[in-house]
Amino acid sequence: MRKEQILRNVCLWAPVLLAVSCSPEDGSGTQPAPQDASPYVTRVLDYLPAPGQFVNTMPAYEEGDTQETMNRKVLEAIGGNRRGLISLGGYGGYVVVGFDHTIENKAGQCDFRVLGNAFYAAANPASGRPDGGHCEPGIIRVAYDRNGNGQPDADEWYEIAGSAHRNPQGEAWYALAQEQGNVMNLYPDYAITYHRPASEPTDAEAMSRYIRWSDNQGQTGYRSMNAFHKQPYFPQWVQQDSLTFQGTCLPQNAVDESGNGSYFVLYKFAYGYADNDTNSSNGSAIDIDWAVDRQGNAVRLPGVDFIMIYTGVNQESGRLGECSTEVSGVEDLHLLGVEIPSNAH
Ligand SMILES: [Ca+2]
Ligand SMILES: [Ca+2]
Ligand SMILES: [Ca+2]
Repeated sequence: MRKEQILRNVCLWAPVLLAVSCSPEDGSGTQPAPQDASPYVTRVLDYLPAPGQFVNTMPAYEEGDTQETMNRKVLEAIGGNRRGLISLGGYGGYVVVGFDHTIENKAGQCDFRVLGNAFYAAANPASGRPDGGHCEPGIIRVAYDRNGNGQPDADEWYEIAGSAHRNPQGEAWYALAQEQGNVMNLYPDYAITYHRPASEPTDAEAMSRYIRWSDNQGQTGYRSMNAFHKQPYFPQWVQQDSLTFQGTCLPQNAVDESGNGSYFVLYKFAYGYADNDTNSSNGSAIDIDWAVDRQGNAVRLPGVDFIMIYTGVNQESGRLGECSTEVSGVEDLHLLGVEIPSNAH
């Protein structure tokens, strides 16, 4: 079952046809949302975090939990306007949510936002440094239920191309991060595999070499366990011994402003990601017109029925641990009467 799920993730892009993606979906737009439609998440279709310090606690895993019960716990946390918090863990971990109506794509307007827990450090930007604090960008994919079967089919997914998708060098903090030696590439076809640890660590050495990972760029490393979170980091309801995630991988945005490893700031990407800007900021709003196909061509969707969010950066930063996107909900801006122009970020 788990293998099918991962294959499904890997296959999200595969069957996208240029002929479909370059034309308006049906020319007729969407049906108006019903009067009693909810502006918030009403379904959780899938949840698979990559290993991380809040995995198995946000939401809490209990003995006997299955994929189905974990999905339900995620819905209980982030469905409606409850604004609980779930963690997607390290790079690649994801959640797929749905709605009771199609979120309309209004021309020139942002259409929804994904809520997270990003915040700015008090010293930024007062110090003259770029906006930043605890910004852990999640990449967003959207699906319009073109065939009306109530499911996001593989050929219905498109990725929201945020600022770094378009121009990584344009991020305000690019030079600072480069100077520190961060991995600054944007990998459009990244894949990473995490291996289940043989046992839970019992000393500091084992904690630092906790969960081994390798990627398709020839890099390997370990997800370490930190002193603050000592529960298992590998999702406990998963039976497999390894988990592979695939997608776009963003440049590393964490910079050690102390110079001695004691104070990392995770800088904000300009726009187009989840858990990257404060929930009330225009910079957290998303225009469905930013969706692109696998070749990077813009697509015109009348709206979206499903949203997938996955952690977009592979990095660890001292005491902060791994960069892990958190999600606390999704808002349909139109149903809430919030108008944010597409270029307002
Ligand atoms: Ca729009
Ligand atoms: Ca469908
Ligand atoms: Ca976060």
